Amino acid sequence: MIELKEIVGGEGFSCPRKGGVGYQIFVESFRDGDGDGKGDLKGILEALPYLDALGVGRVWLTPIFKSGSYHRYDTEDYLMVDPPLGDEEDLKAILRAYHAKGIEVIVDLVLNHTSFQHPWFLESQEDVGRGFYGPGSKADYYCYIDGLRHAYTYSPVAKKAYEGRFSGWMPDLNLDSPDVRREVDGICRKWLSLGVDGFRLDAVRFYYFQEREKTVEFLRFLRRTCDKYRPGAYIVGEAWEDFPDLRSILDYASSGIPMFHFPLALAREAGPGAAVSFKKAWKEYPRRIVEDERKLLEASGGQARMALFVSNHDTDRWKDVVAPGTKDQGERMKLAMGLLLLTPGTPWLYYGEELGMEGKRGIEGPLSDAPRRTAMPWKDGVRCKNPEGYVEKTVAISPEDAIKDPDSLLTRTRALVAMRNRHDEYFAKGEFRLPALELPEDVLALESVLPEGRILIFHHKGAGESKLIVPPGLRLDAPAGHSELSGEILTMSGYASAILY
Ligand SMILES: [Ca+2]
Repeated sequence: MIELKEIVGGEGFSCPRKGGVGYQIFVESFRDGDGDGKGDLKGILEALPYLDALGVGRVWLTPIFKSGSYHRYDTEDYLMVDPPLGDEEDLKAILRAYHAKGIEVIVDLVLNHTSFQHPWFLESQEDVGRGFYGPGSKADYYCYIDGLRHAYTYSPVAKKAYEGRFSGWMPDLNLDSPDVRREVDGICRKWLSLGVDGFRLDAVRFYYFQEREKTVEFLRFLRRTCDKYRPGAYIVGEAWEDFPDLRSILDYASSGIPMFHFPLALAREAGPGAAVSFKKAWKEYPRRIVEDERKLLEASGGQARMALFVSNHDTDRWKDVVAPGTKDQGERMKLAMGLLLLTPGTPWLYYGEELGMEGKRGIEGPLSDAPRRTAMPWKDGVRCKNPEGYVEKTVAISPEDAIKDPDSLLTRTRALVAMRNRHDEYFAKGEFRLPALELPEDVLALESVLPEGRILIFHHKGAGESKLIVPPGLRLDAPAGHSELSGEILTMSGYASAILY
């Protein structure tokens, strides 16, 4: 029997920091370690050399706890690894191996609702039905009402309706219940004590539907709870508003927990996808990065930094949102990768984005999200089947082939992550600003400042070369052949990103 301390690398489960780029793994589709055609923990362990070479510093596993669905966003037991994925020993093996490479592992935590098959819910309905309240009862674990309203489902057992914002199969937990909060404390204790580095919080917006202050209070409770077992554990939340505005993100961040940056992520805003497609978004992008980051830090008392992304398991993939249909789309995706990765905090890649994987919402129904969650196209015989019987093959180069191609998106991604990691402190702790420089229209710049110095970050949109004058005395860091610095003249090649330091 190996002691926990040995498994996760010593006192305090420390994980040396590799860098700040995050990588989301949709577990069911990533890598199959036992040959049943479905992704699992052994597969994730096998993928470590690939992720290590990619340079990411943090991976997020979509839910791994016992559940009846392929996506596992309806938990049946928060304290148990879902058996088809492996067991706790497999998870410990991942933590040991990933931590040894400086990569943190966070897991998805779905606290808004459980599965309707969770024993809490089965018991709760019975307790309500027989009028058993008070100590020992689970009646108040869920939210019941007399009569029926939108987003509520009638339970013949409870003889009342219960709240289920997503569906009757996913009953919403009553997060006001002291018993539920004790359960949440136990869940955080178990996984953080095991060596898990933090959590991605699902569906934060629905914790207390349309009651943001109460949601913020619950986020504060989570922050405090996690800090008891793992001070400073990385936590990031999903608060996807229909019309994302910064106010909601800032309110949630006041708890000390950053949210994914939906306002900038989606193609219609000034995020990386839009910036490489539209002039206005290109001009807007650096200002938004600087201002949003400053506001986030202010709102959170310096605790929450940006968590930018372009796509995830609930949205269309890059290839369908980053300049789709343009003849230079491949080059624009490389530039978008630079725009995403050279941002403060933790920018998140969704598995396969580095390969240019496709995936667009399908026909309404049980398979509608499956195209966004297709199998990672490994070449070496351990490829998963697509979820839910979805038959279309993933259209993308395999990682094995992409690594050999000096012009692939994967090669660019690796170069960009490595470049970022060489200046990690500036992305983790620096103050982002707009530098006072004269720039050609096709070049944009950001600056990150620390007491000991600064870096300048440049991106160039356009196929040809672009030249600009930069401050004296700086050195160039850029993928080989992409840019040159001669005295105070920086020459950038097409769709290039560079750092001066
Ligand atoms: Ca498997």
